Order: sequence, then C-alpha cells, then structure tokens
Amino acid sequence: MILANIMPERPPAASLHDIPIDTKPPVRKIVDVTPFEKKSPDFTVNFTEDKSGFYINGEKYQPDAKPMTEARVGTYQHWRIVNSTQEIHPMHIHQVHFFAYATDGRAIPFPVWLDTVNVPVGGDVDVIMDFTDPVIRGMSVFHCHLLNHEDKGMMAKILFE
Ligand SMILES: [Cu+2]
Repeated sequence: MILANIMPERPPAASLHDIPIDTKPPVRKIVDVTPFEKKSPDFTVNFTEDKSGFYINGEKYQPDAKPMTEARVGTYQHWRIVNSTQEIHPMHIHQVHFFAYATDGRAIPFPVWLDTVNVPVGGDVDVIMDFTDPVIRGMSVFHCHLLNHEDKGMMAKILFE
C-alpha cells in the first residue's frame, strides 16, 4: 500500500552519481579510557546458562519486562561483560557502538569500536558504551548474538533517555 508520496520542493542539485564516495573506513571518536579504567563499571552484564535456558544477570528475557538498565543520552558508560559459562557468547547491542579496550583485565593492544564482541569463556571484556548520539532514544536491546541463546532468554532491554 502506498503510505506517502515524497516530492522534493525543487529538483536536487546533484544526482546520487555526482556525489563523491568516501572510500576511507569510518573514523569514530578516540576515547581516553583512563578515567573509565580507574572506576568500577557503571553496569555489568553477566552471561549464564543452565538446562532450562540462557540468562543475563540471572534473568531470562521476557517481552513485557522492564528495561534492565537505563542510559542517559549524551553520556558514556563503562560496561563489563562477563561470561560465566563454558562456551563463547558474542555480546551485541542495538543502536550504539562500544569501544572494547580490555579483556580479562588486560589492555587490548588495538582497541576498536564495535557493536559485537566475543566474550571469552570464563572471562570478561571491558567496553565504553557511546550513548552520545542525540538521535538514539527509546527502548532497545542487547543480547548474545547466537540466535539459539538469544531466543532462549539471553537478551535484555535498555532504555536510552
Ligand atoms: Cu550465547
């Protein structure tokens, strides 16, 4: 069904083909991790599992659940993602990126901006979540990126406000 016809007020100055394409990889902000390293995490994600499911901080995802955590738009947060199981879990968050800078308490030699990171068995990853984009607001989720784990409960809500 047609929902709307969007017409430009005047013809565009250039066609898409005339716009130069920037082929360089995207450059994201460089973050000084020192202030984050010194204090304890703002939020900890703990992946666990048992015979009846997969959990984040002991909770199995429910569609009607309240957000597990909230983030003030315009801030950074230090998160520690802990894998308390015997298998790997890729942590993924929607809408925002994070700067992964340490694993198992040791600095990552080449820290990078990601939206998914493998959390080692019995280990952890320290990241800086970037909640500074003013456009990113409302309810979102973070979860294990293995579909089987996510579907069995390893997902939680976050509210950007
Ligand atoms: Cu998993």
